[in-house]
Amino acid sequence: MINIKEHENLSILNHSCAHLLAQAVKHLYPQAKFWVGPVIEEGFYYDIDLGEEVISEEDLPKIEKEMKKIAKDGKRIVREELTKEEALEKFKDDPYKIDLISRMDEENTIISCYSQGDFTDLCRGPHVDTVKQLKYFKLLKVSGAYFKGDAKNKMLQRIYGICFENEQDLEKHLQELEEAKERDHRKLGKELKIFMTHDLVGKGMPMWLPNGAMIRYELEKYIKDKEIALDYQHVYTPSLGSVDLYKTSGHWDHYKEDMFPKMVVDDEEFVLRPMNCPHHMLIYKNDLHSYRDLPIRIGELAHDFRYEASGAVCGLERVRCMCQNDAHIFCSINQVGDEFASVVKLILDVYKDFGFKDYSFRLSLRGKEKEKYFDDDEMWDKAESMLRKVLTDLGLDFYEAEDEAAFYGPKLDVQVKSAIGHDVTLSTCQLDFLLPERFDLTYINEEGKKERPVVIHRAILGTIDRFSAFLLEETKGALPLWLSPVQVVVIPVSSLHHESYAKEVYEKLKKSGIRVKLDDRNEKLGYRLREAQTQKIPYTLILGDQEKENNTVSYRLYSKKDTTSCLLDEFISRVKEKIEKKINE
Ligand code: TSB
Ligand code: ZN
Repeated sequence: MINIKEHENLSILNHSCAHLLAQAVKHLYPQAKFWVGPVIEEGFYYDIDLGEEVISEEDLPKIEKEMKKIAKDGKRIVREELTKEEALEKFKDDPYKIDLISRMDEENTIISCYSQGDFTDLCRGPHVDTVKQLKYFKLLKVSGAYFKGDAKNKMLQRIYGICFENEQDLEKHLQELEEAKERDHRKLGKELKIFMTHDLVGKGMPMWLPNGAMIRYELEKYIKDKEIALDYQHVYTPSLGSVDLYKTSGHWDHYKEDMFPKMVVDDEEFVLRPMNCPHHMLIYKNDLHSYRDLPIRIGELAHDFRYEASGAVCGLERVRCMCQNDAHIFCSINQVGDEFASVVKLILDVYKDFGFKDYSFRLSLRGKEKEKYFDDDEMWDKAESMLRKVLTDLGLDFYEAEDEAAFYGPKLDVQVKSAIGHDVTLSTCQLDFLLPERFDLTYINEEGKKERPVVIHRAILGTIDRFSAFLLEETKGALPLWLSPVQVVVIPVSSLHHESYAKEVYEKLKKSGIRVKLDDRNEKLGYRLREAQTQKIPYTLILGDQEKENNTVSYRLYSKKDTTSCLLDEFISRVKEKIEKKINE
């Protein structure tokens, strides 16, 4: 989907359209006061204070109509330059603009504002010459947005829109948006009965329904088997830890804002864990280790809890209660390169299995707000340069981002885009010199002396939650055969004549380990066939007289129209092979 900010002409157009929106809102809601209206990747928005009035999506056509009217009128857009003093005077009745102007510190700043007809707004510009140029736009949605993004402040109303240079571009974009909506894992999750949420459980805490649980079972098995083949050892540890555990690790000082508050039980204090590293550090420490034992790879499908802002939680993509596909690799400093390389290889291998192609590698570094990160410049410099070398040696194409590191070290993140345009991390591989220090981890080196191991934190699927969200969106819900909660649906043409054969086929498939459903409801054939399609079941078996007589089956693949026939046994071995080898049609 287009990124408006990457195109200068479209940025100007969209910014001008934000002013047009504000002008129309002012005509319809004279009490309106305006905060900011920037261009974003997805178009533009304007944050508006409408006093007591709340607008909804139903009001958008009315506002659009007014925008069209103003645009048709064709007023010129005129720039005016003011001193700070003049600007303060001009906007003296507008507390939002006064707030903005007051923050422009330099004495001799020239402040610009733009006028079109009866509307003037403070703005750096540039803009198009006349509102006539704003023809092909659409208002997309409205949502609440706290003033300055702070939940303690007043809630403003944010109206989003987008503007193009011609009709075709706008139409194409609106169609893409429509498709993205169809692909949204929250919509698919509901339709395919994969997960649900409930206010009584809480925000960001989805519940996995039987279909989702089956997908999850397969994903967990898939990744565990891969890891076991690579000499990972899996463990189970509790989802809570004492506050002291997290004080030792440094989470208490550097990660507290992302954690649920502590709870007191008898004379102990606990937290729901946000990460599993501290538990795994203690497992490493439970034994004495020699250099010959390294690397030691401790893995766990582990539940974690994070306080994500309520406005940020999103289906399975961003949750407050998650299951990480986590592992911590304990190795010597000389093994870091090889271990990192094998993690990257595993990531690529997994992405290939799922057919993911659209992703990028991000080297996530420490930011300027040093208190967010563990304070040891030397350690950070060492970790960053080492990680950069590993990535360069691997020949990996990556970009760098500041202020995205973990508090304990820099990381390599694999970034993907969700259907609705969120940029999120799926896999991650992180280098850490800190936790081995905090937990005083050692191994005995070749000379019989104690040495510190290095820790690599890594999550290949990221969390089962986010991975499933992405997988649903990538496949549009048509999951690969081996992951499908129901792999085959058996449909007798007539419940009267073919039911016994259908039952026989159903039992045989079930016995062979295929996940099968029998749809012998007293509904029309067409209805049951359509439902098999909406449920995106890979194979639909249609059994009538011929099939019954010859002990054959006729089947249709999801989204295909043609029907193939073969012997029942042949069908079973074909499907089983495809499931085992994880072959997709
Ligand atoms: C890899 N300690 C490391 C671990 O050893 C760690 O916790 N890293 S993390 O913070 O980056 O989280 C690992 C992965 O969890 C991320 O790459 C991301 O894919 C996933 N994740 C993080 N937060 C959420 C969330 N709120 N909802 C769903 N998945 C999440
Ligand atoms: Zn970790």
